[in-house]
Amino acid sequence: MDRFQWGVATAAYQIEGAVTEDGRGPSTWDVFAHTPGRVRDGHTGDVACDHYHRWPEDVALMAGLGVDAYRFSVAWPRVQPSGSGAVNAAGLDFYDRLVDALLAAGIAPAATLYHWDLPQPLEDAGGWMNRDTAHRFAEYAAIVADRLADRVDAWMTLNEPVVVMAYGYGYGLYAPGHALLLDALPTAHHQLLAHGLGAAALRARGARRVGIANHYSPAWPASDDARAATATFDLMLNRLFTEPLLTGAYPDLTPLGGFPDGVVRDGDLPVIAAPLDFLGVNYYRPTRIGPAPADSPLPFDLVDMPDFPVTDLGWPIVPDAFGDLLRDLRATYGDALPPLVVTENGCSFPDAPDDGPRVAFLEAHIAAMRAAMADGVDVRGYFAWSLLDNFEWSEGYHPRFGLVHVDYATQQRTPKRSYAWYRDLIAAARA
Ligand code: IFM
Repeated sequence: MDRFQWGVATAAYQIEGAVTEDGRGPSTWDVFAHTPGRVRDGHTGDVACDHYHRWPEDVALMAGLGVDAYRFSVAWPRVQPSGSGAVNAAGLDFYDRLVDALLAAGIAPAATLYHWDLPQPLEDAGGWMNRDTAHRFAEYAAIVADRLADRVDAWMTLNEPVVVMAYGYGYGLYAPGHALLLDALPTAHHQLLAHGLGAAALRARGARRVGIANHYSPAWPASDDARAATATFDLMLNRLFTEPLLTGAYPDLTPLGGFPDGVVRDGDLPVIAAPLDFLGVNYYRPTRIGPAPADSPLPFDLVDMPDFPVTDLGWPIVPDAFGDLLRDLRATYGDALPPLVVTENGCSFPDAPDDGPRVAFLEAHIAAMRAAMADGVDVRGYFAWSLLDNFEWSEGYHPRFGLVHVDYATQQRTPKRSYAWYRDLIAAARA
């Protein structure tokens, strides 16, 4: 890659729909969303943005934006419906066509292999609590790479494994909906192992650039007596999924209870720490932390941040925290830090084509990124989340993160003001 890439990002379950079409199997999110009470207003990804049928129109929208790259995810249950064994040719064909159309439009494909839609049969066998899922992931990575590695520009093995651990297995807010609290910790190691084994499978098949998309949130103490709790939150959210990748060792996980015996085996860490071509950074907001209340099962408390403007989801808007995060990664990991790619950044605001607040959000965050780059942080790309309004997990279709408005009744796409603004920014950056 010889120039900075401007892009947009999406994920399969959030946009594709067609969940029972052409041989796709059920994922944990299908089951979760169809369980009453799990997703706001009973929304599901059954239809989503109907991207599975409307992808040519969506590629045309990206071409109109002038993006260099498109980050999408491959749905594991579309490619390998039961999570192991038989391959669904029709599923692979879909991504093959998409990749070719992107290349024809001059857009570099950036594929994420796992953005939370685990095949349900793997969850039935223990999901990410089961070490075997890491090996199944490597098998799936090899299948996708055999078909697409000749044309995909960049690969991300996993998206935000911390969210899968914390929301999926810890709090039960996301699929598969387990509330194991700190007992969910083995899912961290099994996902990191999946990353390492998957990355090796990709490289063995000629993948050009391999990385991972991690979620980061700078942790701020709410008070002096919250420093230990803040360090524990930072350990869970930011360090747990970065240090093994970049240093080949876990930080001291005692405040989180540590891994049960036998979870981390000899030889795992070198697999996890194989060099990355880039580290993906997903940034949305900082988090303020208070000491854990007396009866809390968790060693920290999340505290409101009323002193900042907020997005539609109540997330504080703090662009400086984004710049500081990029600088802190560089300061903390030094030469062990590979080039960074901002694999997600964006915001939800109410349904309006004239989305001035989104323009202001993106403008301020891109300025913060550029300031960090001017300070020497090596950032190679920026992907706005998201191209389209889409299924925002347990919030259903209520939050709208898109540069393009989607009318879910008609599937009509309408570019918002932020779309034109981003198009102009990209054009200006190239001039
Ligand atoms: O929509 C999600 C995405 O799937 C993962 N990162 C955060 C986004 C906004 O919540």
